[in-house]
Amino acid sequence: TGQRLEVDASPYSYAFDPHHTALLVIDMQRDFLEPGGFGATLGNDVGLLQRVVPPLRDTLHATRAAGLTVVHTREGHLPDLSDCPPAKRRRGAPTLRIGDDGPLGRVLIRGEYGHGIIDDLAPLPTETVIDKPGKGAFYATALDTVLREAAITHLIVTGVTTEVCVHTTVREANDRGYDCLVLTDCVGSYLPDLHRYALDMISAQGGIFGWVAPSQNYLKALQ
Ligand code: C5J
Repeated sequence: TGQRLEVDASPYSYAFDPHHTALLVIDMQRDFLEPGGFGATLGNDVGLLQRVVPPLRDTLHATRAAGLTVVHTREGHLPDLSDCPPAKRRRGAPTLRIGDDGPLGRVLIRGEYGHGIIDDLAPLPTETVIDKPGKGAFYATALDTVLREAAITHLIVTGVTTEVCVHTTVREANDRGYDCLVLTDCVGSYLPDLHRYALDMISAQGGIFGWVAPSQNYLKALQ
């Protein structure tokens, strides 16, 4: 029995069946949101991402209450760095490189404190957590299989950062046939201009990668 909910979105209304829709929470890890982590080593003001947390927390709670599937992702690497391309580790002039010891533990390494999801958005034991070595959540992960086995066709996309891991993942999802709605206040970037352009790129050309809407519009549809 199909259910059809509609979100007031751009470039036009986003329709979804909650039984075939998952909330995707991308990389809400200490390494990106707290001082001393990976994001900070690249010279970013991590405070800019904090504004995402309150609306995303409300969205996560409402989504759980409505019974939708929730999937979290974490960017990071194995302790021996065997899944980290040397090019990724060499890139730029960070104060600490991936795998180096920092204030939050080894930078962007699975199992370290900094690699963990922030307490406010901690996954429930029943929720899937996808560990990914790349920016896209589909590359070298079981995400597509997990979603297909759960008969998920629609993704509500949240997390950080808008123009990097969120964008790469939306593009990957779009090519695999998923309909993505990105919640504008539940994604964030260290670079506000790129955040805005990244959202425009998704909904331009009739929704070439998907839809965008503020979380309020999605929450209204869930009620
Ligand atoms: C970045 C991410 N920005 N999660 N990772 O390096 O967007």
